[in-house]
Amino acid sequence: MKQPKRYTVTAALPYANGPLHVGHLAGAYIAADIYVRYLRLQGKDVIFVCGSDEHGAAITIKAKKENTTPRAIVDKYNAVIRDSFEKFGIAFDIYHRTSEAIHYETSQDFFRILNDKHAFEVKESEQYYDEEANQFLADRYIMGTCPKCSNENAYGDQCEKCGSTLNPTELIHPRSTISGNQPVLRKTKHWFLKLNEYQQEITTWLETKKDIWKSHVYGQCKSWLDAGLQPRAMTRDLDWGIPVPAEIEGAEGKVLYVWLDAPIGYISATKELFKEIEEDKFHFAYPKNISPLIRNKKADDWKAYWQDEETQLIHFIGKDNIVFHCITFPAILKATQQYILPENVPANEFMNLEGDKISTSRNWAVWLHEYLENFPGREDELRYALIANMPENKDSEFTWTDFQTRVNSELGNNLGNFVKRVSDLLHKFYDGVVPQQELDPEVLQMLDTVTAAVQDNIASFKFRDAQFEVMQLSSYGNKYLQDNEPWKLIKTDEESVRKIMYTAYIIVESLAVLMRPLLPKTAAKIEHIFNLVEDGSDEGRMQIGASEILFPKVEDEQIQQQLDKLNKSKMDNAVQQTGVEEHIAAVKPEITFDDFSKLDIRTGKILHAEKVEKADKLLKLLVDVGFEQRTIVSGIAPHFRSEEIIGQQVSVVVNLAPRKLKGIESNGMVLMAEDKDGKLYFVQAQEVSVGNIIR
Ligand code: B3M
Ligand code: ZN
Repeated sequence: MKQPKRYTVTAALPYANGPLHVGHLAGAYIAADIYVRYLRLQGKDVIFVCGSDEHGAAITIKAKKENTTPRAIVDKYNAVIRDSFEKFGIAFDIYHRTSEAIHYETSQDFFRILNDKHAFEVKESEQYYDEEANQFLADRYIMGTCPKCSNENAYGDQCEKCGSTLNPTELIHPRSTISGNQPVLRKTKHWFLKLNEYQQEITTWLETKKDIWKSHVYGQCKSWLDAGLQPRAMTRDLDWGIPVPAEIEGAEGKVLYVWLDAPIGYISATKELFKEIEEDKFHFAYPKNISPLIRNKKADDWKAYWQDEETQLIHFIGKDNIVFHCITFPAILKATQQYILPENVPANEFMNLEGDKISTSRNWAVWLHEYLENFPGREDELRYALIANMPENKDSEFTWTDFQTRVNSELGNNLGNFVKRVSDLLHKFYDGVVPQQELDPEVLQMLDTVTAAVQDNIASFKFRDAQFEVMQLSSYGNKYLQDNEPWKLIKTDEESVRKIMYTAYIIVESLAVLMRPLLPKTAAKIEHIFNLVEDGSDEGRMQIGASEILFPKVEDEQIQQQLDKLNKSKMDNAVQQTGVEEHIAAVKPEITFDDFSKLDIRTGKILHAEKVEKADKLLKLLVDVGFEQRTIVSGIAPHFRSEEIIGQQVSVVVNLAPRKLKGIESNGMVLMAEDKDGKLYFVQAQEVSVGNIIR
C-alpha cells in the first residue's frame, strides 16, 4: 500500500463518570500509545487525540447517585482520568472534553449537515415518561423485571443477570429510577439516522477490510450487517447534552444522542489541537508530545487530518464500541461527503480480573489511581504485564500473581539483570568507559532481524509479540554473557573481553531503542544510565553512569494486600446482594494443589463418646477410620451430648500430628460445619462405609 502522508490516531473517549482501571489501559490506551510512539520514532506525521466523553445517561445517572450535578461529575472525573493518563505516560497530543464550546459547535454543524443531506428521518414513537419528574426516561432510567430471566432489577436496555439486550417496553412492571413510579407511554419525536440506506455502501467498504482487520472486529461488523441495518435515533429527550440546533423545527428539549456527539469529539479535539498550536497557548494539548512536523501548523490544518484521502485514520477502542466506530460513525462521515473513513479499527477484546469480569459497580477492578499510590514509580511494570496479557484477539486475564511473576522473573531476572550486569562489568573493567570495538557481524545481523520483527509486529498491532521479541533479545544478552564469561576471561584475554563488553553494550542500546514505544520510562532510564543520547548517535556515549536496579522485587505482602482488597469487594457485594449483613469469613490465601494433597481425610464413624473430666468443652471420641480405631479429643461438648453422636458418620483428618489435650493424646480431627452463630453440624449427605478417602 502507498505510504500515507499523515496519520490520525484516536483512542476511545472515556466517560467522565468514574476513574480508569486496568481494563481501560489494556483495551485501548496502551495499544494506541505504543502505535503512536512507534510512528513518531519513524518520523511520521501523526496526531494522537483523545478526551473525556461528558454526555449521556452514564453521566446523569452517576450525578444522581452521588447527589450532585452532571457538571460536577464530569469536572471531577475528567481531572482524575487526565491525571492517570499523564502519570502512565499515555502520550496524547491533546486530551480534550466534549463539554467544550468548540465541540458543541462542531457537533451541531454535523447535525445540520446531516439534516441538509437528508440523512435523517423524523419519526414519532412512544416512550416511557415519568409524570412526577416531568421527563422522558432514558433506557437506563427504567428498571423492571426481565422478561427472559425474571430478574427484578433489569435495565431498560439490558438485563445484567442474563445478558439479554432489551427494549424498555419489554420490561414487566417497569419503574422509573427517578421517582420509583410506574412510567407512562408518551409520544415523542426523534431524528433517526437512516442507517438502512447505508447498508450497501458500508458492506462494500467493509468487504475491503476483510483480510486486513482483526477477524473479531470484522466478524462483529459482519453480523450487524447480516442482520440488516435499522434506522437509529440520534436525539434524546434529556436535559444534559448538546442541544439540537435551535433553528431546526421541533428542536426544543432535544439533545444529541451521546453516541452521535462522542466520535465527533475526535474531530473537535483535533480542531482545538491545531488552534492551540497556532496560538502557541496550550490548555488541553501537550506541547512536549507534539511532533516537530506539526509544531508550525495553523488552526485550519486540522482539516487535512480528517478530510484528506492521504491521511490514515486509526481508531483504538474496546470491543464494546465496535459497531459505533465501524458502522454508525462511518455512515455519518460518509453522509457528510467530506470526511475520510477509518483505515483500521484494531479493537481489543476484554481483560478480566482474577477470574471475573471487571465491574465498576461491584468494585471489581484494579484502579489506576490506586495502583499509582500502591506502586509509585512502577508504571512500566504494569504496562509490561498488560502488554504481555493484552486481549488482542481474545479476552484475557489479569491476576496479581501473574503480575508478580512477570515483574520479578521476566523484568527483574531477565531484563533488569542483564542491564545491570553490563553496567557493573563496564565499571569494574573500564571505570565505566565503554571500549569501542568492531561488532561481530553475526550479532549485528541478529539485531537487524529483531529490530525488523519488533517493527513489523507493532505496525500490525501485535504488541504482545513485539514485547516478546524484545525480551528474547534480553535473554540472548544474558546468555551471551553467560557463554562468554568475561569475568573469567579478563585474566587471560583482555582483547576478547573488550569485544564482548562492547557487544553487550550494543545489545543494551538496542534494547533501549526497541523498548521506547513499549516501555518508554524504562527505555529512558536505560538511556540515562548508559548515557545514550536521544538521537541514538555515537557522541557522548563513552562514559556510562552508575548502575541501578531497574525492577525491585514485588513482595508477596504487596500482592496479598491487593488480593485482600479484591476479597473485600467480594464480601461487600455478597452483603449487598443478600441484603443482610451476614458474617462471612475472609477466604484464606490460595494454596497449591500440592498443599491440598498433603491432607489425608477419611470417612469414619464415632464408636464411643464421653466427657473429658474438668473440661467443659471437650468430648473424648473413639472413631473407626477403617484401618484402625482412633482416640480423638474434640471441642464439641457444648453442642452435643455423648449419647446422641454415637454411630454418627464423620470426616476425619487422619494425618494430623498428635496433640495432648487434658493429658489425653488426640489423633486426628473431626470435621464439622459451623454457622454464623457458632452452632456446629455434622455434614453428611449419604451413608458411606468407614475408611474411604475424601478428596
Ligand atoms: N465513552 C464508551 C466507553 O467509554 C464511550 C466511548 C466513546 S468513543 C467516541 O466505553
Ligand atoms: Zn434477564
